[in-house]
Amino acid sequence: MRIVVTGGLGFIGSHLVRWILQHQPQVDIINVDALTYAGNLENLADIADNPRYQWQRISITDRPGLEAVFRDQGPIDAVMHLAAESHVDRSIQSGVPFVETNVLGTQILLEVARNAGVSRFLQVSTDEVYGSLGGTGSFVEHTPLSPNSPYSASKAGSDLLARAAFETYGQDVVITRCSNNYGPYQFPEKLIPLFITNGLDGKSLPLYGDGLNVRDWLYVEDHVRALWMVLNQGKAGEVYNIGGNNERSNREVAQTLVSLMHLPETAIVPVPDRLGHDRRYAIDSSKIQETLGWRPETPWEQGLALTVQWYRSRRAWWESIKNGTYKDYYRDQYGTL
Ligand code: NAD
Ligand code: TDX
Repeated sequence: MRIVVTGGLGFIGSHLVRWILQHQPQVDIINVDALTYAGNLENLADIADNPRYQWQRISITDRPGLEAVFRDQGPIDAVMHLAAESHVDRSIQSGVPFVETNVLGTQILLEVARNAGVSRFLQVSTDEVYGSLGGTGSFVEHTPLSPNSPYSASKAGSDLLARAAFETYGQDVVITRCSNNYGPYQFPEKLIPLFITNGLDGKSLPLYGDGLNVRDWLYVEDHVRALWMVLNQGKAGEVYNIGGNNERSNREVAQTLVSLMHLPETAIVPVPDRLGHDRRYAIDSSKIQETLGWRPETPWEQGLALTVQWYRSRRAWWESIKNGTYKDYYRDQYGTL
């Protein structure tokens, strides 16, 4: 079986590629990744020479580039589509790259995959497309889409294009919507790795607003297992929610992290709130649990301790990102970025 994974040099994509190579010996992977600021060859340095793996530096907005991959490396059995602009705060600065990659790029990828006769297309999406919850309730698969940030609006757009491909052409598409992931190799602009790396550097932990916004946290490997299950057993045209059943306020996350890192509580510093900050996300994942038998397996305390330990031991990885030298090896090798 040959699959195209998009965004394999990012956080979740790199875990997915590594997990498939380890657990699915019959699968070869072509990783289509443009190596934006969020991609990092270091994330897959340990498997880069695996004969079952190759990386193609192509943007999903580059139709001829994609067509060449599907023609020259084919036949491709499935696409697992993770490539995206993924950070809400960046989308508040400018939504344009989000529309280009998440909306336009997804549409081009859907078309190229369909024309190449790919049997299944997995659209990896997010709980943020459902909008924000009050104090109670949780998102189910038929909760109306109500995205609030340019990021989540662009992801909702890509979900609707995937749905339209199924409805119009009968293209075999499945959509997953997952809650907040955490774990090793997460880019240190996101809450948990930002707070850990700031804490390890003796810097403050900037908590937005009153710190009472709630997210439902899932360890990244649990997400990856769910993606594989949905790719192989999910029903065409359907949506599967994935979540950790693990709601925490940002203040609680910050307090747990300062305690794990033996820092004073004064390290947590309130800062002005994010514009349009969604108050609460919570995912009801009964459908994937009941129909496919998936469960989150990594307890929060264990996953978070593992994550702090990973960032402690991989200082060179995140320091080179924070000081901007992380792409130097690539520049040296290829002369361009
Ligand atoms: P990330 O930002 O860490 O990685 C994104 C990857 O996509 C990078 O390697 C980047 O180089 C690549 N990329 C960006 N634009 C591209 C383009 N035009 N063409 C080809 N490659 C491109 O993202 P992540 O956190 O790993 O998220 C992966 C996917 O999962 C995204 O679709 C995101 O919306 C979704 N998701 C993320 C979370 C989360 O908590 N991180 C939760 C639910 C869903
Ligand atoms: O410095 C910070 N301080 C802070 O209080 C940062 C970066 C974040 N926050 C808050 C904002 C959110 O309430 O922490 C929470 C988590 O923030 P992010 O890590 O930016 O994640 P979020 O906005 O919830 O979106 C994430 O989950 C869903 C991913 O970035 C998305 O790609 C995914 O779709």
